[in-house]
Order: sequence, then C-alpha cells, then structure tokens
Amino acid sequence: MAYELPPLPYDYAALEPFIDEATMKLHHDKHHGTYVTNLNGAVEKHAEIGTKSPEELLKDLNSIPEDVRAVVRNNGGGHVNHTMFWQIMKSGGGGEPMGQIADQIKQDFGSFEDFKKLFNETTAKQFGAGWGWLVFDGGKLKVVTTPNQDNPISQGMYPILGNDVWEHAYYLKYQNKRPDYLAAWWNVVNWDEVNKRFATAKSR
Ligand code: MN3
Repeated sequence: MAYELPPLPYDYAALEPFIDEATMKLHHDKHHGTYVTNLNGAVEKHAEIGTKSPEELLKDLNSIPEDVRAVVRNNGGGHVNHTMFWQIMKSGGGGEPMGQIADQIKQDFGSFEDFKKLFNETTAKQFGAGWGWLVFDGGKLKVVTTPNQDNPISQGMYPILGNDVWEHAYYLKYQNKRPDYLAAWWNVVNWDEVNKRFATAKSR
C-alpha cells in the first residue's frame, strides 16, 4: 500500500464531550479510511503517483494523470486534511493560543476573539461540505474556506489549522447546528501542534 491510514493519536472518546466517540470512530475509521483506500486505487493505475507524499500530489494537481486527477484531488485531499485534523486536536486542548501563533493572530486579526468570530462566521457560511482554514499566505494569516476536500496547498497557501464542516464531522451530536459545533470545537484545539505548523509555514 502506497498510503496508509495513520492511527488516531488518542482514544476515540478523548475529545468528549465536544466531539463524541461515535463520530470519531466513523470519521477516522470509515471516512478517512475510505479516502486512503481510494487514493491507493489511483496508485494502482499510475504507480508513479505513489512515490510522492500526499502533500506533493496536491501541490501540483496538473501533473496528475487526467483519468485519476479528480480521484487524487478528492481523496488525496481527504487524506491530508484529516491527517492534519486529528493532530491539531487533543484532549484537554483549547484555551487561549500561546507562542508565536498567538502573536501573529493578534497582529493580523486584532485579538483571538476577533479571529475566532471571523473563522466561525466564515466557516458557518461555507455552502455544503467543505473546510474552514487558517492559512499563512504572503506573510499574513488569512481565513478561507474550501469546498469538498480541497486543501489550500493546491492554491499555494499553507494550512495552519482547519475545521471539517462536512456533516459527517458533527451531525450525530449537533445535527443541523453547525455554528454550535464550530463554537465547541475551540475546546479541543492543540495549540502546540498549531504552533509547529506555523513554524513550518514560516520556514517555507
Ligand atoms: Mn471529514
């Protein structure tokens, strides 16, 4: 297998009560698992794809053979997005950001509260399935959304953090109340990991 489903870095119930155990089990094992399976299906048709990291695939989608380009975009995106997603959450996370990302958020958005408000409002409005992102682009932090499993890296922007607003991410617990899920999600953010991603973004 060229690509593998990474194990969840904590128990399925670790993010309770903000994200429930049943959602985590389905989301990681079934949804993320399927993206990896489908991405490997594309590698079976074009073995050369499998020599690249999933991020490299997304950085240059035009280089992907046309017959599997959409499969790689959707499932490679799903694999990269979810691998990041599990890592930027943790049990007992949340609170105020610290370190360099805290300073940059203050500089670019005014305050953490202003950033959170912008992120939640922007992401709540993403029509249908997609993601809300904090990206580093041109030396600045920005809030953007993408549809489906598109990753900002395909548009040259580095994702610092992202929240999944496909209904599979929240519907069991929050039903149609996406804003409630978005508000609760900040309680599980792993700011150490977000700082690591920010350091990577700056060094690119
Ligand atoms: Mn998902």
